[in-house]
Amino acid sequence: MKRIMITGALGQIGSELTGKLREIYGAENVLATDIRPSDDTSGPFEILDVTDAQKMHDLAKDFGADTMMHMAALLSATAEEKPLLAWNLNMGGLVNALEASRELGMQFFTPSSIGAFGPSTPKTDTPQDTLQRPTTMYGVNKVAGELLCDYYYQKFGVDTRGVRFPGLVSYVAQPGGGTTDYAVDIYYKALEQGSYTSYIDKGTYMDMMYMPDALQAIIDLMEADPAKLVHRNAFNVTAMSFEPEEIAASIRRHIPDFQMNYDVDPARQAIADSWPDSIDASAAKQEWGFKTAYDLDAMTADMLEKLKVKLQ
Ligand code: AKB
Repeated sequence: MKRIMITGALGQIGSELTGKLREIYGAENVLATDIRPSDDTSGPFEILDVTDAQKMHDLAKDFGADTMMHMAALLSATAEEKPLLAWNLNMGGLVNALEASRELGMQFFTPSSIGAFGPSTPKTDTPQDTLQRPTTMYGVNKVAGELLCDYYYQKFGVDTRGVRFPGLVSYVAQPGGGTTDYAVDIYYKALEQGSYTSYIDKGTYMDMMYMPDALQAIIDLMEADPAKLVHRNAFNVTAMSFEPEEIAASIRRHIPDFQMNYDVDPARQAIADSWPDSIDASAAKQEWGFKTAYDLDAMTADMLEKLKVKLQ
């Protein structure tokens, strides 16, 4: 049985990942940690600032963790507003989590992102191995992080694994500080107000994935036979690519008079413009059987159904 420690457990991915891992591996085997206190009593929880290397090491050791899932990070838009904080938190947290994994012999997972690509990367069907010269602090962190994870595997034999997530959509926790967040906000506003004002311009394609598929991808990659992994880290994964008009059209199939307006935020639009329109996930499919269950319309139907209950 695994003993898993999660950082950033109250974040967008962490808050659902914790529950899913507790279902599979047993609540007592999953230690959730975050910088904020939690009111979730479903299993062990500890306060952790990921820049505190000693505390991270001690918590993992005392828990007897054999797996580290490092999710704590600032997202792209916030990182652009606070670049130095992003460097210190995103890189400092990552190197601390890798060091704890090296010292304690833990398997390791951390997400990279489509943000690891930049304007000179091929824009459509972006290959697994390609040019990566991102122009955002978040992207710089992600590329450096991908390389650092490869380094810890090659140099120290740490079993590091990871994916490049696209925008993740979920009805449980709100993302906060990302560029792709509009694709979550839009469902809330569609139900609450019947309209949405998008800060991302029409015609801007970005990859996206529904949270259940993202969680399954993490579990499948962590369980994958290491002999089959050529890449190990930073696998391109995606379920769909759409632009704002397409998600609006998908919502109109359920809410026919849904109105879409635009008030483009130049900062987040510039980030979106520097990212691919669509990425190629064939390496993940070949090496560990990556698959998804939700396309745009299936995601929209589920989001609206679940959010209707949540917002009541
Ligand atoms: C963001 O928008 O910053 C994230 C991401 C794609 O990494 N959702």
